[in-house]
Amino acid sequence: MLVIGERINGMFNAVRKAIETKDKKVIQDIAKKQVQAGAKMLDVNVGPAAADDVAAMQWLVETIQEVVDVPLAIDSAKPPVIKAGLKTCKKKPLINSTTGEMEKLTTLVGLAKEYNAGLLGLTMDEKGIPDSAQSRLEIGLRILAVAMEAGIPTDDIHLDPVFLPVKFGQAQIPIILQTIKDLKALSDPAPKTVCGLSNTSQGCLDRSIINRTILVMALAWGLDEAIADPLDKELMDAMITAELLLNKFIYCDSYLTAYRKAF
Ligand code: THG
Repeated sequence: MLVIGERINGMFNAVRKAIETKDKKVIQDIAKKQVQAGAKMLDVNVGPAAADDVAAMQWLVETIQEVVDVPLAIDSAKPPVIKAGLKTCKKKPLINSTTGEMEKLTTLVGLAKEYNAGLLGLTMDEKGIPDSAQSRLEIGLRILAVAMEAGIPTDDIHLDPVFLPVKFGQAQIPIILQTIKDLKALSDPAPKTVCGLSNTSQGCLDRSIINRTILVMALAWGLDEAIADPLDKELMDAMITAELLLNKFIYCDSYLTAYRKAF
């Protein structure tokens, strides 16, 4: 599974401060560590508090690209901030994210075409996050249809069923798992499925075990990619083991070591 490192996000205090003081080293250390730990893409989010968020996104992308060469997921609710990130990316970026709101969807599909970027769509719209799998699926289908109609290849479309904290939306978790499976059946070839994994444990005491368990469950339901913390070694071990048990690669006694060497 593709792990998209979640840690360059202004939601974290150290990152927010580094953006404010233009401290490259802090950002570059987090970038390098995540890639060394197995992240094949890095999520980049300036956070809710950034003063000039367009300039902050540009600075973050430049700073990260000085030390790692994985592609970046440009994470913002604001299209101008996303555009600033896309402009600065050297590798093919992932737009994170559009929703099913038509105006936003049209704008971001346009940006995906203009910059040859992947498009991540959240299964929510102007009415918010639906509470049924069926309504999430309908929004997923809308995003897929509009993107495909514009000529974006299915392989570049990533759909996110929107993981909610178990603390506030416990009854939603089985519905979200069902949505992953349904999204994979929307087209052939199927769109990719992706999620913000750590959302699930926000506000909880035992975050790591919740993240690990939901990751294994989601993998079994068809999740292809996760925005997650690659520095959580137990999470990464659970991921590798779940992929082994789902018959995604051949067993050997040292499969954890072998996996890390091979990928
Ligand atoms: N889907 C998509 N993109 C996303 C999300 C998603 N991007 C943002 C987020 N959700 C995924 N990234 C994170 C990053 C950090 C945390 C959760 C999700 C997190 N942060 C600590 C907290 O809230 O407790 C911050 C506090 C701290 O430790 O300093 O848990 O769903 N497409």
